[in-house]
Amino acid sequence: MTTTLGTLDDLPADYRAALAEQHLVPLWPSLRALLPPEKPQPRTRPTHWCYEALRPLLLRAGALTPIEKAERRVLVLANPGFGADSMQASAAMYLGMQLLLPGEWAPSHRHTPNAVRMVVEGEGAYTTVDGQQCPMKRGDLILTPTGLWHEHGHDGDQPVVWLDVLDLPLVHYLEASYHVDGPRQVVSPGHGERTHAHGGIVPAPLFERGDAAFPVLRYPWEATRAALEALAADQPGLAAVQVAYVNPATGGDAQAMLGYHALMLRPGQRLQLPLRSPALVLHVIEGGVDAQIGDSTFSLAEADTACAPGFTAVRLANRSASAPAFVFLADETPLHKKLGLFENRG
Ligand code: GTQ
Repeated sequence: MTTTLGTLDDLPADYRAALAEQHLVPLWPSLRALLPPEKPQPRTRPTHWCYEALRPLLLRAGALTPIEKAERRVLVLANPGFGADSMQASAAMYLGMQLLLPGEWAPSHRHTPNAVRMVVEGEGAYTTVDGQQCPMKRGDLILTPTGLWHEHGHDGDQPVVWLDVLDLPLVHYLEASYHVDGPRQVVSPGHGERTHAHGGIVPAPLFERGDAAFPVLRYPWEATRAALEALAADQPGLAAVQVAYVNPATGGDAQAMLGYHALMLRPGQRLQLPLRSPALVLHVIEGGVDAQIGDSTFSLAEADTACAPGFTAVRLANRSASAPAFVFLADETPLHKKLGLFENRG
């Protein structure tokens, strides 16, 4: 049984002052908050960011703040559970909507946090990562892992917007977050996306497989969507038509901290996700999805983004009876597994 513990108010003022003087704090008034019964009490709140509402504000940032004054022109998707000015969507996940206008260039830098980009709209932009120029098209996933140089350019004629997902809150909390500026990268001809294009086949010259930590940096939406369609057609009874973004050389997660999946909801499909410890981010690539996250219900349109705390029931429903819906998922699973914190309560 969980007993009620003493509070700070139970303690005489002179005792509290003497503790403060010695940089000491009693545990018991905070013990239940630190170790709540049965499950965590997350600050992360179920939250919905509507693309239609944020898009004009992002475009206005384009008019108000030149790229030279922003470096990265981003509106952060701030989870209100961490305060109005929060720089995080969950304990470990940061989300930002980034705008690049035609002709603009976001200069090369590298940093300790890992990032991915999920392209939301526009064509003609590219991210150069570690010398590989990755074109950005709707639904493409581009990795910019820890320590790799990256810069963004745009040769098209319409605004380009993408969703940034970073493990920045965690890395910042660990006091390990910093960046280094660099010169414009020299683009190399190699492309992991081409050399690792076929599942089950990886380059192995003279019997040696490469040791690049991140052999693939761009996962084109065309290929991901085709894989989902094939899975759905192949296995009509499959409950969840879902693929993981993995490192093809290891079969492990594409990145060390956060995990990435794409989910297809068949026409009219309803799907309950398992109750798991990590927080989850959902971004609609195609279609319309009703999402019930805990006690909140959100009607997600194309390009909308939502966040679910860990240990929270998530129910999804494809609003269309005739077309599939496609959802990009980001979560904290690799981190929870590495730390031995992962739970799946079904
Ligand atoms: O594009 O490099 O949303 O460094 C936050 C930090 C994007 C980026 C963000 C970054 C970037």
